[in-house]
Amino acid sequence: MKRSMQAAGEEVLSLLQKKRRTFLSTKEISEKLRVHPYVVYQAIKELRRWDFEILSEKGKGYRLLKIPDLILAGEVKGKLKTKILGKDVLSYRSVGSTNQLGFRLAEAGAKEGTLIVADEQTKGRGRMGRNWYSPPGLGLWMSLILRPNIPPFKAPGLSICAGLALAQTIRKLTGLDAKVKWPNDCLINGLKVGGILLELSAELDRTNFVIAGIGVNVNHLPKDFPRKLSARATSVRIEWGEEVSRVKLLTSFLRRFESVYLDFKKNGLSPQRQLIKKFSSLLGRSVTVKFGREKVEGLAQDIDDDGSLVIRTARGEKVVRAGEVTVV
Ligand code: BTX
Repeated sequence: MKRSMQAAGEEVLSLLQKKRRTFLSTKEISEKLRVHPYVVYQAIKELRRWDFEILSEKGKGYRLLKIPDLILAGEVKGKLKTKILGKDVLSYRSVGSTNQLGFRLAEAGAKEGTLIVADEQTKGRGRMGRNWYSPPGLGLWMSLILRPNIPPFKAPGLSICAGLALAQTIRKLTGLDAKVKWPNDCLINGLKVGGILLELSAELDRTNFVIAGIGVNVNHLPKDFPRKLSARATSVRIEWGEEVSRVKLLTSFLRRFESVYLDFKKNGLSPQRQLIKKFSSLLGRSVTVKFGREKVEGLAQDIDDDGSLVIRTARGEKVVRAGEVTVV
């Protein structure tokens, strides 16, 4: 279903949730919400399409029996404690890519902080045309529309901020030693639990908007990964041993990321630098970084104020702005 839930659906759901023990008639619902009975009928139909189990009995009305495990806009909004991020939430059952949708919405003028979240992505994107495996019911697949007033060359710092916020959130919720692998991965015990994909609309000296795509493997069991990923990927549940509420992880992440993001917009990366270094999985290790046809080998020494990786090579220091890192 490539539609986010309509407002009437959310409102009817909220009423049914409050009165789960009894039936609510169409008349009662339409009076309470001040909408035409037909709107109620359509809303119930929509909720059923989203896999809500709703009992209907003639003369009595509707009763909510079962709520599916979805990330619903209303629930997210109700639990959010942010000023900007997630003030507008669009929640989908299945989309191609939340980043692609976010890009279109941003071009059409969607507000800074708009969150697009999907239960499943059928064409989840990684960097450089790679795929991001995003099955239903198990992960957080989301994009944020950001409109920072920064030159485009500063934007990669945002990827590091998002990675840092994600690692901090996982650490806080579970106590696991989550790390950031420069520039865009989140790791637990050396395995990839999440990834960040930044996509920009920019001119030479000015950023129009940034789509920050964040993917987190939350409740996957080992059998839920395709074989080619199983040696390198993990989920919060696999590492922690318990199921995790996706909505809780999402709202905690947004709160954390907002604070890092607002600081970044005002002061750049430097105030976060100590934390970034503390959470880095690379510093102090021997690495190979590939970017395009170039390859740099040496010791990962620092992450500078622009978010670049500083490498000590046999021929001196080299500053790398982007690339693919392997620990050797
Ligand atoms: P990346 O290019 O660093 O990682 C992609 C690579 O990671 C793949 O080639 C594959 O080897 C591996 N991989 C694919 N899926 C997974 C997974 N679920 N867990 C672990 N490893 C995997 C990282 O790109 C950036 C990913 C961003 C994903 C988000 S989800 C919401 C948003 N929408 C969208 O289309 N992408 C972003």
